[in-house]
This record gives sequence, C-alpha cells and structure tokens, in this order.
Amino acid sequence: MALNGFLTVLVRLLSITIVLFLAACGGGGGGGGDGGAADVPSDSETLPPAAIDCTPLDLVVGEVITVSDTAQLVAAVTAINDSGGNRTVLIEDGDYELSALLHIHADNVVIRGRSGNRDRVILHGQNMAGGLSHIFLVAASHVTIADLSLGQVYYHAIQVQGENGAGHLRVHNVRIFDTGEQMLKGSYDGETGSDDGVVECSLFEYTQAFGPQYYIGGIDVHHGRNWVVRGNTFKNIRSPEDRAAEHAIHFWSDSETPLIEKNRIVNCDRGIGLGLGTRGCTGGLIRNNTIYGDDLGLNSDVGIGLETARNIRVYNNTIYFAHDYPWAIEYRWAASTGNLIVNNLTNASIASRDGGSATVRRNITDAVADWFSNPASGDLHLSRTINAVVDAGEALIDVQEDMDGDLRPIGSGYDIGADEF
Ligand SMILES: [Ca+2]
Ligand SMILES: [Ca+2]
Repeated sequence: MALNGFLTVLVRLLSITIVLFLAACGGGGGGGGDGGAADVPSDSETLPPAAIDCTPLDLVVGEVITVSDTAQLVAAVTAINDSGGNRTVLIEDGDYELSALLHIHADNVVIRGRSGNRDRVILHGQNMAGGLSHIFLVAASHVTIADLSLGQVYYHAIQVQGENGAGHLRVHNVRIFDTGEQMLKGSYDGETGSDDGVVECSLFEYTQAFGPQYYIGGIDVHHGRNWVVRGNTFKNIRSPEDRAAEHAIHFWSDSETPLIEKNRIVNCDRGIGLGLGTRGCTGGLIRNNTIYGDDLGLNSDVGIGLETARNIRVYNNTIYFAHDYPWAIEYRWAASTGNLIVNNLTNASIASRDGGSATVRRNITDAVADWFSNPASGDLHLSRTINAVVDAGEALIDVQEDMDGDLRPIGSGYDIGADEF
C-alpha cells in the first residue's frame, strides 16, 4: 500500500516533469481562440493542488479563553486587543446576539466554535435592515475565524481592512447568512488591500430565495493578492431588484492571482468575477467549480466573468443555466488579454464581449440537464458516461484533481468539466 502510494506519486511527478518539458518546448496545446502562446501565464508553480481538509479546525495560538455568553465574548476580544494578540477564543455552543461589532486589531488571533459544529455557535445582530453593522471588523494580520455561524447584520459579517494592515485572514467552516451587503468584504484605500486570505469549507447563503437588495455579494475583495477560495458553497445571492447582485466570488480593483477552486455556486445572479469594468484582476486560476442557476432569478447573469482581466486560467468548470442568460463564461473589454479557457462544460456560450481576448479550446457549451446528477439542487456531477465529455479533455498541469479531489488521469483521459467521472 505504502509502496503503491509512493510509486503513484513518483509516476505523477515524472509525468508532470514530462508535461512541463513538453510545454516548455511548445509541444502542448491545440489551436483556436485569439490569444497566443506568448500570453500563456507562467505562475503555475505557485498554485499546486492541495487537498482540502474541512474537518473542524484544531488550531490554538497562545493562551486560550473559553466563553459561553455574549458579555464574555466581548470581554475576551477586548482582552486580546489590550494584550497585543497571540490568543485563542473558544466559543461554546449557543446563541450570541451582539449589540456592537467585534473589532479585532491585534495580530495572531484565533476565534472559533469549541464544538466544531458551526450550526450550534451563532453570532448575530438584529436583522439586515438595522442594528449591528458587522460581526467582525478585522484590522490585524493572521486572524482566523472558524467553526461558527455569522449573520443578521446591516453591512458585512466579516470585513478585513487592507487599508489598516489586515492580511492573512483565514475563514474555515463558517456559515455566513443574511447580510445587508456583501458577506465577506476585503476593503482597501486605493493603494493597499488585504492579501493572502484563505476562505474554505464555508457556506454563504441567504435563507430566503433572494437577498435584501442588489448591492450584495458573497466574497468581495478589492486589491487583494494571493487569496485562496476553495470548497465553499454559495446560495441565493441574488437581487430582488432590477439590477444584478455582485458575484458570489469577486476579486477586482487591481487584485492579483487568486486561486478559486472546488466551490459550488447555486442560484446566485453572478458566479465568479475577476475584475469589473476598468477595475481589473491580473493572474489567477479558476478550476473545478460548479455553477448552477435556476429560472427564478430576476437578473440572472454570467457564470464566470472576466473584465479587464489578464492572464487568467479558467479550467474544468461546469456551468449549467436553467435561465436564458446567453453567456456561461465571458471575457470582456479590450484590456482583457492572455486568458486561457479550457475544458469547461456549459450549456451556454463562452464569448468575448467588447473586445476581450482569450485562448478558448476543448470546451463543451451544449450540455443538457440529464448529463448531470441533480442539477436542480446544484449537483453537477456527471450522471453517466457522456462520450463528448469523458476522456475528451486536454491534460492540464494545473488541474491534477477534480471537484471531489479525485486524481485525474496522467497524460490523457481528462474529462471536460469539474467532475472526473
Ligand atoms: Ca477520464
Ligand atoms: Ca469525481
């Protein structure tokens, strides 16, 4: 067993080396699209595949403070700030209604539910129309929030303030629900944003079929670099008004190199966005995500949108619309260049708009519902062997796994879309 595992890894490494060698020699790739080989992004090495461990976090930093009511929680955060950080707060199961936000401005802090069951540790305000503005306002580095639920606020459940030096936020196994604006906000001052965030294994949802207004979104980061967003679910982030909501996952205002993988997006107006208008994003990898939209949205919009986006890789995503928005993936504006869109499975077009350019190949854009296990619930696993899809993709060094963490075959036999069948 151990030897087999070792040999598998060895064979993989050798194969990767060969693929890299071939790529370096210009041996990879078919034709098509309006980009060129010179535009191929070169930062593959910085984004290795990584297994996602969604079990409750077993992380402690410094002294541990355990709290079991709101007053103790507020006092613990004050004590952490006063002591200069390096502390852990463990929150017992319970309902914690806050009347003021929790402002964290000391570094190296862990705040997490003690039981590990996020549904049993609920920090909340009054409602989306008033009362509490945030749960957490983070102006510090290396703050971890895990294993709890956050909701019922006027603005954001978490705001990480790049303008105040915040970076290395980690959000793990958190449920965020019913916020008046974007659920997790990364803010900036025009120059300095928050970098190196990790958001994983979390659920972002409105508990009703629509949010409270159009100015809502899931993760909304301005000017952030090197974020990782993986293994999350986003539901019902959509506008009740005649204007679309922001994306479930959105990096813009000169963000750089996000890794967005294995997320499931269901019934959100817009799925994943890199850039918007002239406020762009450079670098980044979007792989193995699934996006489903039913026909109830009032403003159903793009699945993956690249705007003023450069050198983005969009690989092996599956997008199915039950609504009639025409473009599953779009790359928009003349400033969008060097993008690579390969092995995606959709039932709507992949299209340039307003002069955007990309290399587009090996995608399928005419999927039908019964190819998928249970599209109405957002489950876009393949239901059976679809000949057009299975073993029909291009082997990609950046996509060694699928949405489930199953290894993809070496060299050839890649399936198109997020699920290796
Ligand atoms: Ca296969
Ligand atoms: Ca699979």
